[in-house]
Formats: sequence, structure tokens, C-alpha cells
Amino acid sequence: MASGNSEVPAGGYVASTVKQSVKILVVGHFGVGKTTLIGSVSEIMPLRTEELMTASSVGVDSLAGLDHKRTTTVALDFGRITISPEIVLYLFGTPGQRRFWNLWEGLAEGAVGALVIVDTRRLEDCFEVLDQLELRGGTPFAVVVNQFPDSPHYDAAKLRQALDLLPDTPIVFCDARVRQSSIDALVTLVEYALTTTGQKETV
Ligand SMILES: Nc1nc2c(ncn2[C@@H]2O[C@H](COP(=O)(O)OP(=O)(O)O)[C@@H](O)[C@H]2O)c(=O)[nH]1
Ligand SMILES: [Mg+2]
Repeated sequence: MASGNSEVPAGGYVASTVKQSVKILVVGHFGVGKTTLIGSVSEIMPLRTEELMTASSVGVDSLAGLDHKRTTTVALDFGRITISPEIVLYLFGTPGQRRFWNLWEGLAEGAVGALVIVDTRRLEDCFEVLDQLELRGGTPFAVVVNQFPDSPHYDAAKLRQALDLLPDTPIVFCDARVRQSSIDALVTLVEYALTTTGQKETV
């Protein structure tokens, strides 16, 4: 799937040829790489709601193992990618922590699917996210394993077992900093979502 950047008019407005918009959620616990993934694929300057972490984050968002993490997403990330002259994807990144679940409720409405980003150094953190997607039902999702230098490596079968995923839930290994890697994850999700719903929904 080509990114179709040539179709994007100067100034970053949506091309007049676009007839359909598709919404995708990017969810995951604090520090898994949501902002990085959206930033690596977005053709517009991603809207970020990052704030420098302060002492008030202590005990709320754990920095254990995240030496370079200095900001936290307060509400959401927003990005856009034109995948053909007629179709544009909107990406909404939202934190997985339980306290953000109300935010998701609205965002998940009409979404074609969700990318659940996981960090194998803190695998247990993604259970909250997976639980919430299961509770909601109906939003197809793919699991994206964002690999950090010190991440333990598990193969897809082990991860499927550990995360108790259905046999057909896609598992993708990704480097969220690399545009093509992030695009591959999005393509996998969209292809999977199309097999589960048989149609695209609009925003
Ligand atoms: N090595 C490596 N570092 C990454 C990757 N993705 C994100 N990071 C770094 O991990 C930290 C957390 O990423 P961020 O996108 O802010 O996480 P978020 O809280 O989920 O939005 C940042 O310092 C990123 O630069 C990746 O794929 N590989
Ligand atoms: Mg973020």
C-alpha cells in the first residue's frame, strides 16, 4: 500500500479527491510507542497532547525500564495518512490505562479497528487494554509488538498464548520509529478488519 503523499495538497489539507475516511485507534499502555508510531506515519504534523512528566506522575505512570521517557500523553494523539486518492486514514492514539477508558468509548465508535501496541518488557500492562477491547466487542484489533533494544523476544505463538489471543488475531513485530514498519502494521490491521466485517465504515 503506497502512502500516496503526492496526493496531499500543500498546506496539509485533505485532497479534494478523497471520498472516504477510515478511523483507526492506536491504543496501548504508557510508553509503548503510540505517539512514536503515529508520528512516523502521519503526513500532517501530528496533534499531540504531550506534557512533561512532573513529580505528580509519581505512582500514576510508572517509568520503570523507560529511561528516556520524559513526556506523557494527556489525552490523545491524532494523525492522518492518505492511502489512495480516495481514502484517508485518521489515527487516534489513546492511552490504555483504565482511567482513559471513557475517552475510548467515544473514539472507538465507527473505528475500523485498533492497533494494540505492546512492549514485551511489560507484557502484563496490555491486559487492561485487551480486556477493554473484549468488553466493547466488535472492534477488530491487531497486536503490535514494538521492539526496544532490551525487549525479551517471544515468538508469535508464545505471545498468542500469553495474551490469550484468538487464533486469527494478527500479531505484528514493529519498530514504531520506522515509517514502513508502522505502515505494515496498519495494513495488517485493515486487511484483517476487512475480513471480519466485510466492509469499511466511515468516521
Ligand atoms: N528503540 C525503540 N524505541 C522506541 C520505539 N518506539 C518508541 N520508542 C521510544 O520509547 C519512548 C516511548 O514512546 P512514546 O511514543 O512516547 O510512547 P507512548 O506513551 O505510547 O506515546 C520514547 O522515548 C520513544 O522514542 C521503538 O520502536 N524502538
Ligand atoms: Mg504518547
